[in-house]
Amino acid sequence: MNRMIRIAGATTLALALSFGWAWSAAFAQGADINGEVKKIDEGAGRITLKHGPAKSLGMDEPMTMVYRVKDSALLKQVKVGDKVKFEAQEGDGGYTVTAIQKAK
Ligand SMILES: [Cu+2]
Repeated sequence: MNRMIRIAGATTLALALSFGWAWSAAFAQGADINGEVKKIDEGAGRITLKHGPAKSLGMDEPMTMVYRVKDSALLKQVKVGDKVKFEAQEGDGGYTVTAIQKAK
């Protein structure tokens, strides 16, 4: 009987740990750079963002720069002047926004 309780306890702990891991992994991949939309060029699939330090991109200083977007649908989720949170990846010849959302 004691043994069954111990196994149940271990299973619960394992579940709790894997939930915590999944949560932090999802959070780490989420849009977490604070920025503001300065310009959107739908035709060229580009967006100009003013943003704070972005350690994930190796940018320690706030700056304004032009990004490509992974999917032009991302450009429809925001408009000029919006405060946003976004994520980007470095690629050939520039940075590409992979996720963007209006900041709450
Ligand atoms: Cu930048």
